[in-house]
Amino acid sequence: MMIGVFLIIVVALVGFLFMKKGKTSASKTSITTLVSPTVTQITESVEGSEIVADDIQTAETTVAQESPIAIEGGSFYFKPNIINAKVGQPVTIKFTSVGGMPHDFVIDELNVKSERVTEGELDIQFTPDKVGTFEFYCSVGNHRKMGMKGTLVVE
Ligand SMILES: [Cu+2]
Repeated sequence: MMIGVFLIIVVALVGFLFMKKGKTSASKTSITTLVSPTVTQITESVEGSEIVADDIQTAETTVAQESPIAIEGGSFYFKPNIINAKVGQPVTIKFTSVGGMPHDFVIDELNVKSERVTEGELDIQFTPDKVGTFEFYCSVGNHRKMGMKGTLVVE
């Protein structure tokens, strides 16, 4: 569109100059000087939009590198019991089980179900595909009823 508009302006100016000055060699020289700055202007505006696109890509890369969320699970709690995530962005939970009992980490609505771990650490990775407030809990025995649960807020 922009290039089309510039070309129309250039053609109009060239036509105007021809009419005014006639078909002399002097008028050809002035046409050349008139066209050159217009072409430079178009090139500059194209380079400008490429820079904007690069900036957007950099921003997305930065947001995707979120640090892992450390959660401790014991009898019968998760600490912290409120965590946050962003929709469409991978989440890594570094889950540490303490106290000698097996525990796991489950979110029904997001199809998250980890293996059970008795003592030690487990990385749980998932990507929330919807916004909302979801309960995470331990599915071992009656741990959930005893209070081993928490809330994930996805924005
Ligand atoms: Cu448990």
